[in-house]
Amino acid sequence: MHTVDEFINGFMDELNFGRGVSLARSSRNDRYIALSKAVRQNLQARWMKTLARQYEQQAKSVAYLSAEYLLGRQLDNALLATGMTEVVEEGLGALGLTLDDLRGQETEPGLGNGGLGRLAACFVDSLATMSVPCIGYGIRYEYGIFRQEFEDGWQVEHSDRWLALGNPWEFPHPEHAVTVHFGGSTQTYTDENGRERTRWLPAWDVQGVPYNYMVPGYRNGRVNTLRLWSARATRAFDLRIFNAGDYVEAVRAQTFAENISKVLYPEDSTPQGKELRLQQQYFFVACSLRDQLENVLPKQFDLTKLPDRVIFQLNDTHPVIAVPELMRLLVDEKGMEWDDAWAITQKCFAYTCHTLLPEALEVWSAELLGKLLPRHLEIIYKINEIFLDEIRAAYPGDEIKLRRMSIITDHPERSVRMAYLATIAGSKVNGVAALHSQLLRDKVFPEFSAYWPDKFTNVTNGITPRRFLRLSNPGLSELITETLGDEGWVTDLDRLRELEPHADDPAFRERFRAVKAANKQTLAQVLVTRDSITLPTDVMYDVMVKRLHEYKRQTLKLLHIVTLYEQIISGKIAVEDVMPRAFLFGAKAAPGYRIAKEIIALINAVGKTINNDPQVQGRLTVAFPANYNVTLAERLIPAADLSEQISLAGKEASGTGNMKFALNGALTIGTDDGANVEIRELVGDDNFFLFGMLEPEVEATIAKGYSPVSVYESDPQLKATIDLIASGHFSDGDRNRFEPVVSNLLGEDRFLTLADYAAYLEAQKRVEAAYADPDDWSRKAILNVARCGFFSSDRSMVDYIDRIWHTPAITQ
Ligand code: F58
Repeated sequence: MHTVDEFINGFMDELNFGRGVSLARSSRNDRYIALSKAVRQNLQARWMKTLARQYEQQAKSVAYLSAEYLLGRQLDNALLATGMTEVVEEGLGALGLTLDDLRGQETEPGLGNGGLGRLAACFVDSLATMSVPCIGYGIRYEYGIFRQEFEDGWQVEHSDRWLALGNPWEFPHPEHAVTVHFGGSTQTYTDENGRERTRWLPAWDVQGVPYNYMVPGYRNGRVNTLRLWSARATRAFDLRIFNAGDYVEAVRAQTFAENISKVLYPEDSTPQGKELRLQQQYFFVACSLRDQLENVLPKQFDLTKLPDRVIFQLNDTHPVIAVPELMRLLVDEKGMEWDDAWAITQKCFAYTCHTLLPEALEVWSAELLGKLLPRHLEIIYKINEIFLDEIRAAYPGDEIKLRRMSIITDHPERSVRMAYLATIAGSKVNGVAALHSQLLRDKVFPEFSAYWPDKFTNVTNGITPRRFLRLSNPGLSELITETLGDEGWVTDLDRLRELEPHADDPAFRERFRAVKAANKQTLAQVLVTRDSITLPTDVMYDVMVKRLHEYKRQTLKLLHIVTLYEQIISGKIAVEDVMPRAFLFGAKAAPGYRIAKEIIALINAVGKTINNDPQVQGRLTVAFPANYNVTLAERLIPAADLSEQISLAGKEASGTGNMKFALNGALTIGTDDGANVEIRELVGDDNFFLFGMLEPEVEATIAKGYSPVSVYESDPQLKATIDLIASGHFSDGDRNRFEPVVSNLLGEDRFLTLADYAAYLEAQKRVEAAYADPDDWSRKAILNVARCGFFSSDRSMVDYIDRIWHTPAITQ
């Protein structure tokens, strides 16, 4: 399907025979689906060929186990991968249609909460582009991350019916459904060889139906697979009960089973929702392991060779129940000896940790685990017992060490520390940025890293340059291609270094600025239609987009905005002296995270007041479009001048938004945290606005006994700013409205917002001074682009392959 005519024929076939409509009678959805199916046809032959090559070459593959994939829209990515965009534009044009219109019909699959899920999507993109065999395993949530709306500034969550109008990108295979068991008890017995064995007698089961998605490599003829599991009842419904008229009871089992893949767990702070979430985790992991052993590997495969053929990468602790599941399969079902099975298991897993917050380290109550997965709990106990014997031998008499390293803890209740299980089972454990990996070794797993120094490693996160530069920023991409002479940078991002000399070229800077200006226009248009938000386009765009979390400190950004406003209305500065800026926010709060929702409401209230106050004369604008997602990120990031990465040092594991902004020519104002550290090292101190306490200072400040109220009392501007919020100025005089946020800041301030406030204001002054010189600002921005090639997820994949996976690319 390389010519315009071929495309038109393919499209019309899909419309007429796939959808059963004529062009004249078709809906936009019909046309979108026909288009997607015409495009996907071009990928299918490559997909089959990739699978065949992989099989022939008996290649080792990565089985990426992740509860989340935040994919973003598929159509544009498929067009880019196949190089079909122009043919399609022309073909649609000949039919009186536009690609722009049809791409707007796609609802993005929001099967993730934030960074962790988006990272998984970037990684599978890179592996496909690098011809490395990978199968991504996850859950096909019927409802993805909630759709956020604001009512009176307050976040309201709506279910995300992303599948409602049909999904042309998935291939369901109900005939390959696998059965997953739950509950019941275990039983020991003696087998025919006189060996003591255990069998699991489960109480109930569900089926997992695989839905395959194509993961196209960029113009390399490869397509990898993403296999998402959907839960279905083993028996549809009870006809006898149905006929007797009890319709609810008749479908109870069905409803119960299908709930397992019903909805993405939207909690991004502490694990809750408990039982269903554990069901989800075991469900997808059990399906995936069975799929590998029974469908992907050849029949009669010698399982002692399993580590030569697959590495299961655990994307955080969510899939860690795969460890006892593999042991169960090898020992109970395949009859292997424990030690042999354990040796295989230890080589087949590796674990990535994505957090430093102790409350985010997953722990399962032994009672719940034992009820849902009794055999797995026994296996975990046995793994722990053998491991603790080893530790006892290594550190005789050190009871404290044993307690510290045990997978099982008894406080506050008997429970299983999944991160410890992953660490013990995994061949490698990695953090997601240099600082994070160091802190993991020193603070989270100190005993383990002393015992196994070589097990711990770092792989700094990355982002795919296909989606986050080539697709999302066509203007800058064109400028880069023209300047470098070819498009090779799209798969070799280090080549952006070649831009460096152009940073000093006034004509190049001018063009670079023109791209940014055009991107602002585009964003402004998107926000008018999407949200009825009007933005000035000739001002600095200062952007903070990420999940709402106290440690990320959206309140610090807010205090800066309120400070500027307070200085205007109190007459401390003349409004003409205020640098015009638009502040853009995007953030979802976990539905049960009360204070985060209060902060969202406060941002909206401040925005409403400032945007409508004539004293401001339009110099400051606050915009908070609802429902920040990948699609919106693709518009916001290319338009940004300033990237806000202001978490408390030592709390943000890496961040990946920070990389996307820098790669798109925004300058960062940021703390010494996560991957900011590496961004600053690469782009240079002069091209990064660093502020705030360093991680050791944070520790020291807390150890000394931090008192936010004394900071407030000793800083008159901070006091005036907070008092303005407390006065009810942003809440029609209602002083109680934002009292929770104010008292949280003054009374607790767990993430030291007030302690970093003065330094942040000072850094913002440096930003203003730099922005006042457009030529120099452009130079800095260009250097950011030129020096961020390191943050390609292709490089992250090279590091995973070298340090952890050892999975070469396939050939031919
Ligand atoms: C994020 N974690 C980190 N977790 O916060 C961020 O620094 C890092 O860049 C990113 O991972 C990728 O490594 C994150 O997004 C979640 O969303 C979990 C979802 C499930 C519940 C617990 C949080």
